[in-house]
Amino acid sequence: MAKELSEPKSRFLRACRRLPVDATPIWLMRQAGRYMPEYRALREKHSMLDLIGSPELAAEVTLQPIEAFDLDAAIIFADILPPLIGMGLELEFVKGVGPVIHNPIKTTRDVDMLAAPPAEVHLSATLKAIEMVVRDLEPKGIPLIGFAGAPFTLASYAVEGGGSKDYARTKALMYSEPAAWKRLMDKLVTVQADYLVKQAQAGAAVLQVFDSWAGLALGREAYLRYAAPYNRKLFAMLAGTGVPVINFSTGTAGALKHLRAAGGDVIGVDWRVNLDEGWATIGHDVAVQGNLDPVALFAPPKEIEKRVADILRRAGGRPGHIFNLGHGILPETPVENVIAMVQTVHELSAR
Ligand code: 1CP
Repeated sequence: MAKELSEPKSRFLRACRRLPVDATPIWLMRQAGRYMPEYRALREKHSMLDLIGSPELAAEVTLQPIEAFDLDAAIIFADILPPLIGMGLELEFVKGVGPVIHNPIKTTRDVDMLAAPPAEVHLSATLKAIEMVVRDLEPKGIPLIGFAGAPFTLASYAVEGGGSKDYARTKALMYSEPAAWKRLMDKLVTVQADYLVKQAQAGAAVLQVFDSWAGLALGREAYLRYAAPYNRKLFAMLAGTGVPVINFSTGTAGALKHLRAAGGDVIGVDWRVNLDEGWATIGHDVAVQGNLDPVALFAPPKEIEKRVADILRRAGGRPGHIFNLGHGILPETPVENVIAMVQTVHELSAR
């Protein structure tokens, strides 16, 4: 019994703990989404926030890629931004634009007005969806990933009012009002830690923290000063859950050692890094996840196979590699290429 607890059967959970596997596990960031016809059909009838706000629909979307592909993990269908709603920000997903926040943070007073409610108040639909999906996946032996945004990436949406190219407002606040920046980031740590812990309690077997924009927005020194300390706090608060945590970011090739120092059992490596070099820098005593360029999925199957083989070669058969894309799958990706990639990963890595 004790052995079973410490040695999971699932390839994905084993890889998170750097245990030997029969084949390299694979899942895809944004695996439920617009490239799937089943997803587009549901989205025609329901808004993004309606899908997330309905446990039944969110569970259905989560399972779509599991039914369509031979994936080794599911990720709960949600988004990093809804926790901002409970904090007092008006979030809308606008067709053709993306996420918009109608009342972005402009002043230090706005920072202090933000609420920090516990997850069950505004995010209970996602917690319920996790319970439903876990019931469905348990007999299949497929673990479910819960997730949330990292404080910097969430702050960037809260301050810019949506996506950004230069993060000018966010960085202006950070540089000119360091005390308010600290209060904002501490509040985000509180909200995200609570949400992630409750996802684990609801049955998520692994947690992924998305710091999608920190590396693109910040140089290394700014990252170390304004983002990393809060990630460190967040990861420390997740340690008690006992579930593995994946620390994902992009544009952080120059800060891999610092990412590792901030925490996480698995470090996500984006597609800009050579996996072997990245892993050597991070340290082979930590698992890694990645890192096929999502655009490679637009190439012919032969080319995809070559690139998959190259990544597996760079991973060197070492325990602790989870195959994934180096960032989210793109909406126009051909489904047949996803099928081919998943099959190739399992076949070429079978031991
Ligand atoms: O119209 C649609 O259907 C909206 C497309 C979409 C989807 C499918 C959005 C809007 N969010 C999602 C789901 C989502 N978002 C998941 C689902 C689980 C999965 O299958 O992986 C996850 C994990 C996210 C996380 C997320 N949302 C991130 C971090 C991941 C990353 O790619 O770096 C970010 C930055 C967001 C914000 C967001 N939500 C949606 C969009 C288009 C964006 C990005 C906007 C921007 O570029 O700023």
